[in-house]
Amino acid sequence: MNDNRLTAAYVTVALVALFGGVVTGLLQAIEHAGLIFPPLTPVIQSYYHSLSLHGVLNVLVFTTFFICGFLQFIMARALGIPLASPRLAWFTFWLMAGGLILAAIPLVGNAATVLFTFYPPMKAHWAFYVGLTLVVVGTWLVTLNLTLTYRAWRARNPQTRTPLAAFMSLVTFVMWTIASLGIAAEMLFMLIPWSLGLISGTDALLARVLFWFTGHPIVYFWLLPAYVSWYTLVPRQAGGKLFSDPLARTSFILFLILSIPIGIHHQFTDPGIEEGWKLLHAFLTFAVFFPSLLTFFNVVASLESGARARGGKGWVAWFGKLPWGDPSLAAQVLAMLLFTFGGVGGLINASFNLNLVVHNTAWIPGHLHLTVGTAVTLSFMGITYWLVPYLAGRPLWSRRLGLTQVWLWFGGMIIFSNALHRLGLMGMPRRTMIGASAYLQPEWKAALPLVGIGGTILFVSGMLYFLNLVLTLAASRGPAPAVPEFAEALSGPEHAPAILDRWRPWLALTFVLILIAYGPTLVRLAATTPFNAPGLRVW
Ligand code: HAS
Ligand code: CU
Repeated sequence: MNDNRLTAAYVTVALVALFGGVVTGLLQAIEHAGLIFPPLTPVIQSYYHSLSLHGVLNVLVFTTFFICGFLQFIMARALGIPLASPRLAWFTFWLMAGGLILAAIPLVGNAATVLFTFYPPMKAHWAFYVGLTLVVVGTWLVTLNLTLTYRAWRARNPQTRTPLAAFMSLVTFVMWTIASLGIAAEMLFMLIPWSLGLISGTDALLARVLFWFTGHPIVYFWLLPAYVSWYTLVPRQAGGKLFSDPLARTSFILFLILSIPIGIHHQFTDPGIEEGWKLLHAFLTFAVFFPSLLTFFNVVASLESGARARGGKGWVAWFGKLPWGDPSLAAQVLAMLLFTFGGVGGLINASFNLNLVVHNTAWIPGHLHLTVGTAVTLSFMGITYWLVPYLAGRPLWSRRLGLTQVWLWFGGMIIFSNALHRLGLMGMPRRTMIGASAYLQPEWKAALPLVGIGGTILFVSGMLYFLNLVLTLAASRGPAPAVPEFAEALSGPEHAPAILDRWRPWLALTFVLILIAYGPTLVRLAATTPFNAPGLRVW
């Protein structure tokens, strides 16, 4: 019960952030469509202020708070015991909420208009950096609590295989905790002392390397909770079984090992990093493609088992027999479909030479809206279609409205992200108030309105989503729905080799790969960096 309140608290913060993210998203999109950046109100002072709010609220706040709420909930259910320390859990929540408020004050007040990547030498108010750091420290405490819970369970169940959902939740947080060391170092040794005036200069390159050490794996910190749902809940929601439990575990272990040592694929065009290391990160990025391919295979086979159990026939026609009337399932299957294209685009980004064509163009926001903006966000929306009614103790206000919302997101995103991808190939830069640029190309003009139209559809979808949830809380009457049960597996945990349930070998491999991929570059930069760049306020 206590755990439910905790999850409700996290999900509430997450959804408030998402609301702000969706509203600012509309402003970004209609600017691209040629409308003058609208309400230059005291609240949102410029295109870049809006873009900073949009990025931070969506990909840092919404994701992190949702994941902390969702996976703590899943962990306790999967193990069948409450969290080891409810007091630690609540302390962590308030620490994160406090950090969020601290960061939000300069962000909203236009003193941290540095976008979600906060690259120096752009310099934000110190409270922005300190606040975000507290949020990250909070996530470490979540890892601690999950670990304690796992050990309490393990002490009572020495021989049993870790339940799949619990295993996956723990892998997600352990991976993230190692990954976040980069951003922690950037904050503690560079940005915080610099913004407080304790050191006078900074260095763009070292900061970026530390940022992407975390900034790449953070995308799997967002994705893996969606995978937890796709593997352990969706097969059951589809009326079937998980195809293979051992394959699912293998995929998560590969994510643990391969998520981190690939961050330099965001820096192929940065000077000051030797080409050989860039190439290694490119190769390892192709390797991390593989666990997603395993996921593709396993999840589609699981969906197929559900559809066939419901009378589905044929090679492809079974797809129509999925329970499409369930907004939770529809959201997640549509999220998967678009993720296929986001994933393929990821391969293009990762290809050392093709990256030169797409880097810093509108292609990249096209890619990230298919991945974090759909695979993750639409899946999380699908999860809330059962989670919020369950926590609120009443049914979803309208399934039909939910379905409308889900399909609008799918359709709106196809228009929106397709236009951005095409604009990127035409050389249109990203992160630019394009309507005000002096170099607006005539050929861009044909696709730019589509960004506005797609973005507006996404906004409408977002508002219908919030309307449905608010009405669920305010006006819905009836019995609460049950939480979906965890799916059984066609090939269950007993088929998994015991080594898949061990931690030490995989953690050792993780650290070794990180040392190889990052060690030389980080040591060289830390030893030679002069820390002499002054801070800039460019907004
Ligand atoms: Fe990415 C840039 C490479 C995945 C997010 N990425 C970004 C940025 C973000 C982001 C936010 O190598 C911009 C950061 C910034 O602001 O600068 N990305 C990849 C690769 C993958 C990938 C190789 N990205 C993600 C995910 C994200 C995300 C996941 C968020 C959640 N990305 C890059 C690179 C850059 C980059 C470069 C830097 C570019 C630059 O120059 O700046 C892979 O992990 C993708 C693997 C995915 C798949 C798809 C599997 C499909 C599944 C669904 C199956 C089920 C179906 C059901 C279809 C292989 C699992 C349907 C049923 C049927 C019957 C079919
Ligand atoms: Cu990346």
